[in-house]
Amino acid sequence: MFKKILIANRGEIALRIIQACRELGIATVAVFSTADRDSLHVTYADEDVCIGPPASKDSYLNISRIIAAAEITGADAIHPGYGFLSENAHFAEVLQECKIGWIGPRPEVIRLMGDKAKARQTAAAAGVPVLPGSPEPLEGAEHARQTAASIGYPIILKASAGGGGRGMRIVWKEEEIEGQFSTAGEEAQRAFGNGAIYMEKYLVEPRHIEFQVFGDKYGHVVHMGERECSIQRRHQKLIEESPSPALTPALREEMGAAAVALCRAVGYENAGTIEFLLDSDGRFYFMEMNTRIQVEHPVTEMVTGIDLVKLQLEVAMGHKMTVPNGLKPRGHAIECRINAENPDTFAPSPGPLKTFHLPGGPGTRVDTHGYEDYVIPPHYDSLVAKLIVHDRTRGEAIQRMSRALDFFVVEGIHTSIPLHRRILRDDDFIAGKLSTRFMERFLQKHREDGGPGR
Ligand code: MV4
Repeated sequence: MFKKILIANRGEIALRIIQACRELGIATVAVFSTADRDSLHVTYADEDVCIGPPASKDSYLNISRIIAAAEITGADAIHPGYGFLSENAHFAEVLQECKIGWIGPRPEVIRLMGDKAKARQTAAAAGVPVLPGSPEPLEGAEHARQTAASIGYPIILKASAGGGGRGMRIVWKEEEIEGQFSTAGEEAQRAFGNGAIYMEKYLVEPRHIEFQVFGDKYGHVVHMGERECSIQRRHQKLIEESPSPALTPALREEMGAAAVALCRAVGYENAGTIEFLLDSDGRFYFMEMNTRIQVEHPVTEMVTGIDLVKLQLEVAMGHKMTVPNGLKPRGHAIECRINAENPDTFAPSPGPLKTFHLPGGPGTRVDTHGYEDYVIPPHYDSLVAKLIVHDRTRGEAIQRMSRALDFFVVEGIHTSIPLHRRILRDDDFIAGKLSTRFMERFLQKHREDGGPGR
């Protein structure tokens, strides 16, 4: 049993974890940088420890300071949230050596899935469909050229150490392959300290669909359905929903079974996400596995009724999971990420929340660390709130989200609220015609009539 856990994170997810701990009777320790003294996660935690200056590398990414905070406060375990150290296998290993618990999968599994080329091979070996490509990282420009010739263009080059869209290059014709391969390798070496590059056939306009998975310490693995995450800009998701308008119950079962097969193959424990691309013919392909709780986990919570963060804590304490596999989604949930940014230019907009009125009412949830007069610091990501709605049908959920966005009042900074209101009125969005190019097309459409925020 955990008596006390430390939360190695900030913002809304730190608060979300504190809520779950309180319901389970677990005491909490917040860590914070000097930029976050006035943050709600510090206010609500039972104890708090300042771990350094604003820069993440000196605070939320500083392993020795976080471990020192855990030892001083006598925390039994650490919850890493998302981002920061959540997928750092070395951190999870060091905690093992220090006899501090880790609320997440085993370090070996984090490391395996962090190597995107190995993750792809592991998926293929578990019988999960992958796109045609190079099983091993490419050995040189000539190997890249030959592999691309056999797959056919367009192809995509991906950094083995990348992920989440970082370090990717699309190549449309043979003339470009050798140059692009060299540049991709140099960039990956600089960005990740690892220049390994692998190749896949490039799907031009797929959907991004991910499955929530969960495992306990006794080999019980389940999937909890999907999230449609196609609405993104520069690999930052803007809107997520569950269920996906593109899945039939049969396809959900097939994709869910593939996700579970991969988890079984690696002995997966705790919360995870399997990302797939889905093409217009209903074929799906493994992309990546994320070995953490995700920003968009609330849409799954709304359609399954499961508290995923509570479940993370329970399975980490050795509870047996009693969740049935492949729960049928109940109703429809949508999440809009409310960012502190200019809705037309997407420039960050940190600063004081002069007015901060949250929407409420049936099926309406707001996960936020914001409050009136809170000042959003400029040092971290721009997420101020997640607005999540649940209703019986997708159409009703869209109506409910539009109403909730209208009743969400933020003054003092720019936010993405006006952009969301616009997307929710878009014909393609309403029709469920989504793809990874949705935002590109949407912004193009609305450039003519004075910017997406209007
Ligand atoms: C792809 C792809 C198409 N074909 N791989 C982006 C995030 C990372 N998880 C994988 N990603 C993609 N991989 C193949 N073989 C399309 C994406 C992709 C994407 C690409 C360009 C611009 C926006 C995108 C949004 C989601 C996914």
